[in-house]
Amino acid sequence: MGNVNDDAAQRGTPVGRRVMLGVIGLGAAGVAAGPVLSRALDSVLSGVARKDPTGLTDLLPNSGGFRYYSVTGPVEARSATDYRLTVDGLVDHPASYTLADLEALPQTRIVHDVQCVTGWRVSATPFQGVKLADLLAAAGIQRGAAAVRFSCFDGSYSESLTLDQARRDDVLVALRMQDRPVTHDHGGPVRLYVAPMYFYKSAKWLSGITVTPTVQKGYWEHYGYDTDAWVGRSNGRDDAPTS
Ligand SMILES: Nc1nc2c(c(=O)[nH]1)N[C@H]1C(S)=C(S)[C@@H](COP(=O)(O)O)O[C@H]1N2
Ligand SMILES: [Mo]
Repeated sequence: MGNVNDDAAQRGTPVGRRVMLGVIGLGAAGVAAGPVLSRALDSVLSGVARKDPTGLTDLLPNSGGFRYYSVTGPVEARSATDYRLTVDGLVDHPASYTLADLEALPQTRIVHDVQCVTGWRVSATPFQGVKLADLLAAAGIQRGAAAVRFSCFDGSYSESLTLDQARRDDVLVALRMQDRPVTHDHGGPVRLYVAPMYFYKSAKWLSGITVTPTVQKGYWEHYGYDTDAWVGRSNGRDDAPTS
């Protein structure tokens, strides 16, 4: 580990592994202290990041401003042939989609600003894929369903939406990002894209969609982030609207 700092400093990377571990620790405090802490957390993160660039949320090479996030560290890649997306829970027709199955469905392309809750924004990013609404309609939602839970093949991350949010036209099961297949680092082969919300809602390495009776908190929401994560209207933030 001795040279990690030096190497990272030479590459000019912004945020590091130890910083993220620290943030997870601080995030736990956020549960008790509430949303106001998110801002404090952000300034701590950016302050520490400047001093301690070790590499986990490294700027991706040629990323165009995106930062790499994974709460679990390295994630084993899924190829086009071994990838599956399951749809289950309160549905009439549970399903398991291959990548080819998803590619064969009608595709929607959205160009929208990406906004992370830690402040960075990437303007006008194209995402393309299947409307989550279409997969839910095909599954047949049962009585008593009110929400959707997403699971990820990193084994740890999770997210959720209300059914109303999940049925919006700007919520995609994305196969393409920046007009190319979603790369592994960006959560490929398939990630969620929830255009109107902070980017933590856009679960990477998507592997499961479960229709549930109530909203279950996602990974970061256990650390105090909002479940209804509308950009500019949540998490104590006042970011300019995305478009
Ligand atoms: N599975 C998984 N999905 C995730 C995350 C993660 O750590 N694991 N991080 C979230 C956060 S906080 C952000 S900002 C975006 C980052 O996406 P990117 O790595 O493509 O920039 O992914 C979101 N989805
Ligand atoms: Mo984020």
